[in-house]
Amino acid sequence: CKEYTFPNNFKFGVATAAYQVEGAWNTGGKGENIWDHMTHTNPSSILDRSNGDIACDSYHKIKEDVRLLKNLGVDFYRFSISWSRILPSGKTDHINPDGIRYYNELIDELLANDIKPFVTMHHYDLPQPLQEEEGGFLNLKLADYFEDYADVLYKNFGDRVRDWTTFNQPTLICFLGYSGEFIAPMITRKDGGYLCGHTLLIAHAKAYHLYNKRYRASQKGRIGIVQNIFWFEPRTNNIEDLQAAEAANEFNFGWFANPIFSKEGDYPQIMKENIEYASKQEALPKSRLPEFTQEEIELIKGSADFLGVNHYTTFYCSPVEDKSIEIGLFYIPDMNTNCIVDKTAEGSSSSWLKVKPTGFRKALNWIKQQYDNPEVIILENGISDAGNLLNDCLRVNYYNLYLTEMLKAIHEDGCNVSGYAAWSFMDNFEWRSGYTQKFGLYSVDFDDPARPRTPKMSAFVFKNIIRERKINWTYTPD
Ligand code: GCO
Repeated sequence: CKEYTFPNNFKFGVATAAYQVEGAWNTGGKGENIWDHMTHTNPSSILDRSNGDIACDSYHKIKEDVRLLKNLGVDFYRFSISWSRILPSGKTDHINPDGIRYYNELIDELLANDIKPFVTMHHYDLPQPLQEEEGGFLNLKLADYFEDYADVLYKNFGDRVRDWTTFNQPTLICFLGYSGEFIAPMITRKDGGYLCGHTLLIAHAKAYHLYNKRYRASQKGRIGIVQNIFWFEPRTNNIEDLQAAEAANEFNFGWFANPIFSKEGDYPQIMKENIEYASKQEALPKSRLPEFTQEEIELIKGSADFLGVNHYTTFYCSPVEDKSIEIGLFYIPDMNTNCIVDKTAEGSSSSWLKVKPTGFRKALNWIKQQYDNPEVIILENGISDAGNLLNDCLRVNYYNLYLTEMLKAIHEDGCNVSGYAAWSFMDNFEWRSGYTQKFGLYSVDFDDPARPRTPKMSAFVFKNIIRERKINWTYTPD
């Protein structure tokens, strides 16, 4: 088969998130966030009753981890900043000096090793006081608190950080956190996801325009947002399934991509229909219906310099009337759509992650067609295992198969993809799966207080791919 190489200026990275790797949950003045709170007050919400109190202890391992990143040969390191380590209350009444110190040290160590810091401002770990006292992202005031938080980040780190993303996977933050008991804060309200999404889009736009007004001229960076695209395919070629799949892509990805990246802005039509439906369910006064004013549409439209995309797998959709299928992970109640995994496909130890590489190319082409080929940076892609070497062989296959489809999308289809980060740098706290699902190129021994990192075979394979700038199935240890 044809051999593809990576474009000359294509950038490689690996990704993590603060709560999943840092630990030091209450060290140096850090405030409590909603994951600290949930895992401490409701340990049974986590499959192995674990938490991120220590995690990979990355807070204490800056030099060791940057050495590993340097050895991998990555161009950038995608990590997130813990809002509650910077602003313990979530508001700017107190800026925590140790939080500023920690991220300055990490950023400086990365730059000293020619690795670009690629920063996610918010990756699920909302300060608990903003949830408890303000109602979290259901409250539009969070958009102002987020803007203030972004200002602190630009001011303190923007002279060295050129690549920012505001939110990681807003669909999951809102749909799984406020419309379903999947992730913290585990609120279930029919209109919860929509109200949360409204706040996040306005918060994102405020942070973008703040940067334009006060920092872009001097700091010359760029601001994006990270959306996850589970690719949705029709289960059969009948029209109902085709419509269900397109509706699921619009609902899950278009919800946040349309207002920012489409020509017309605003929510996709299917979302507006569903917001109306959900609001009727809650009998919300019309004034609470999360719909944008024309001014807000203009504020949000175009408010990003690139589109961060996470991708893992493909689901197969039908209208929910088809009683022959059980309700899958992506049962979208307001849309009567049900999308399930292909249980016959090769998969990881996690129930939802099947190896379906062609879905990656299709997803990139859908984005190209929907949003006029925006610059896309892949900021998460990978597969989990239950911690055994056999699964790491699956990870080597997964990376080569998915990178091949991405290169086809670039070389054959003209998709504008400029970079790629593997999820994840190292095994870490996988949210409600705890430490039972391991996504890392490096394994971490969570039974050892030293949290030693050990490269898996896939780490060497990924390193070879970066070094030789082409697909590489061979494992050549250092
Ligand atoms: C997410 C996050 C990551 C996950 C990864 C594997 O999708 O929830 O971006 O934090 O760990 O995607 O599920």
